[in-house]
Amino acid sequence: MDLTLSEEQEQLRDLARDWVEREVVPHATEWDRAEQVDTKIVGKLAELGFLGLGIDEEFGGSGGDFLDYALVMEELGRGDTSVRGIVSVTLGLVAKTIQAYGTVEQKQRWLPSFCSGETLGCFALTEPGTGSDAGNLVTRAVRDGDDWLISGEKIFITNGTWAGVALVFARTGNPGPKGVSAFLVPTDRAGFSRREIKGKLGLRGQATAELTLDNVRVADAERLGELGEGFKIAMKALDKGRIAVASGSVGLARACLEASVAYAGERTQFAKPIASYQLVQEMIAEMAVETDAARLLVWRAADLVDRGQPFGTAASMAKLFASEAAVKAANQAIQVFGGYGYVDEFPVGKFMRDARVQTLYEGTSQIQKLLIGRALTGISAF
Ligand code: COS
Repeated sequence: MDLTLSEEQEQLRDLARDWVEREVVPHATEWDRAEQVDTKIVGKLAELGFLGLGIDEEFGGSGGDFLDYALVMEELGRGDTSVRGIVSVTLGLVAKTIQAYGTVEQKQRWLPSFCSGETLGCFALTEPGTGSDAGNLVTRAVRDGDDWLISGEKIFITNGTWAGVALVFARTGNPGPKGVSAFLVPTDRAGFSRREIKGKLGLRGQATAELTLDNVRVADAERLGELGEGFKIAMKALDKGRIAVASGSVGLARACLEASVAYAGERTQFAKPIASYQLVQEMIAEMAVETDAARLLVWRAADLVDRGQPFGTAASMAKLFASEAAVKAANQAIQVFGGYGYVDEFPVGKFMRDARVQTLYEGTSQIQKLLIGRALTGISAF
């Protein structure tokens, strides 16, 4: 694994970094307060090619490898987790899954539209009764001639009310993971309704939603992958998705570090900048080491993806470490800011609230530990 970025990778990272600094950071507090990102940002993300990273050019994509994608996720995560989520769900979980499993017709129908920002996607796996135990989901798809009728409820769905298509996992067979299939369901179909979940601790700019499907009719041609293959499709998408969450967490931890260094240099107590106190430097040093360590875990996982090697355990390690590091860094940043860290005039309180979800979605820290434990011991503790 080469730890030096190529010139093209540095350019891509710098493009993302400059854009985030100009177009995301200045609005992040306002979006957080309004509980709504300005969705015009989607068009800009598309113009920059960020919604087509890793998608074949024939389908409107901008090419690039997984590390390129991870570099952009870090920069978006540094700016705003809700914006990062728009890309990592539409592109990382939905578009790339269609690229991997879709028919030519499915790719032609959806991929150019995702890459141009015309359509967003959402990943409808979690249900009110099945979060970590995704293999036991109860949403049902029942055969009706050449079609399927899907009924059920999905919850905590990122991009839920913005998405034009939902990748819905539904039960088509026996109980357990092997009875699940995947469907591409346009969200304007009769029987499809959604409600945005307000009052979230963080991630407030995101349209996180509850979806209800009441006998939604989908054609068999809208089924993604083989019958009964849905759970594996979901798990494979999440293996890569976890690297994106990890990378976004690195960006968030970096934001905490940068804000803390700047503030500690300006804020004076006992006639000296607080940066001159050892206990403040200790917090800054810990944030810096853990941010860098998290990034190295992300890059290792991305590099394994790019070399076609098994990467699931490395992805879980990166996700576990980076998301927990972001929470810790945000907590320390609040400590550095003192009382000012507790009001939203300064950004670190939002960093804490946004960091908290990283240890929950796309597999909790406990699930990542159990996956790592299972890989090492060969024994499933689920
Ligand atoms: N890639 C490919 N196949 C996979 C896989 C992966 N990463 N993980 C599991 N599978 C396959 C297994 O190989 C097994 O198939 P075979 O019997 O043919 O080998 C099948 O899927 C069932 O797997 P498993 O027995 O591991 O399922 P469990 O129900 O025991 O556990 C966990 C699955 C807990 C790992 C899974 O439900 C999980 O990741 N939960 C967290 C869900 C999550 O991240 N939710 C967030 C949603 S997005 S916000």
